[in-house]
Amino acid sequence: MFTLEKATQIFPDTASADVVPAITARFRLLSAEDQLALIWYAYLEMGNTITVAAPGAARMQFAEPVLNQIKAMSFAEQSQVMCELANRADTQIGRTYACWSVNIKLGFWYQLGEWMAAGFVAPIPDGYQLSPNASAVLSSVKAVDQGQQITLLRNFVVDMGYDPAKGEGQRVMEPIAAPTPQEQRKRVFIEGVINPTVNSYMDLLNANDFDNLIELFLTDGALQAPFQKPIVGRDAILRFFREDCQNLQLLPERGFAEPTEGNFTQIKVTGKVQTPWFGAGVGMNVAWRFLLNPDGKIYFVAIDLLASPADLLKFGR
Ligand code: EQ3
Repeated sequence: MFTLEKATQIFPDTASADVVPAITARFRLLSAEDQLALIWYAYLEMGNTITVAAPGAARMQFAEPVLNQIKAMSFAEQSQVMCELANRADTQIGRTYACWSVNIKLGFWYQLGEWMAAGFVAPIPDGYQLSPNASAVLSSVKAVDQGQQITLLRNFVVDMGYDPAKGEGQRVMEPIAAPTPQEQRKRVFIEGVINPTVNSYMDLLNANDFDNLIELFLTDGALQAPFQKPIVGRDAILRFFREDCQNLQLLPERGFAEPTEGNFTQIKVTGKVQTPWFGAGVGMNVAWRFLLNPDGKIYFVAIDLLASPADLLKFGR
């Protein structure tokens, strides 16, 4: 029978974008100043080709008090707060930040970036020289595709702040939007796969219908997001959907299904995912690897960020 460990290994030939964790690890070794300057340069560079969407007001209400506190500070104090966040120093702001969901953290930096450009927040000093290591990391960021670049930016920002509970503490998340009304929902078509569970998974996630989506999973089912450990059990997966998966656009293209041990079915689907931050501007190339039990319930699904567009067409086991 399948164990979770074994399930994670289905379709072992799927090539994930290992450059992402590799670059993230190199980034973490840089000084706080270098980290902030590098993100600023990468952000400016990407701004030439893609635009970040302004976060909605509902999302920003949680970050607003801290943002206003920072706006009222001197430039020296503002720089110190930003460096402390990058250094993961134990400060009040660092602790507040660590409790925010990913989207609130991104919204916070988005606002600071706007204020930096407008002159309300301390800029990266004119002529700041990146260290040789930071320059090398920046070159690596520039060399990967856009879907991987935005994943890197997200990684850089998510780990900042000070989290005494190491992710287990009270989370502050944005309000949950109502699911898309039935008549406005679109249905995906996946070439090569006709499977009600997989199709419903895509359609329900696209509709932000998390309460029905979670019903597709077994009680001890698991979901593995790119470069993360599996999230196990319905409660934890539902929490993740609500916190981190609102307004995603899943665009599966094609897939392959086959029976496997114990009358389970394994299905691999490839396609694109868009985030509300970049809309249709950036599509990330991903694979979904599903393992369904004989009743068609999800025992395991992994989402991998693919190494290259060519991997969208690879279905060998
Ligand atoms: C201000 C500035 C520029 C300078 C300062 O010095 C330092 C910083 C940090 C600055 C600001 C930086 C900013 C504003 C960065 C913003 C980055 C953003 C908005 C990044 C967004 C990235 C979003 C990503 C990568 C989303 C990926 C989602 C995926 C792959 C979803 C996959 C999923 C699927 C498909 C499922 O089926 C299940 C759920 C799951 C989520 C796993």
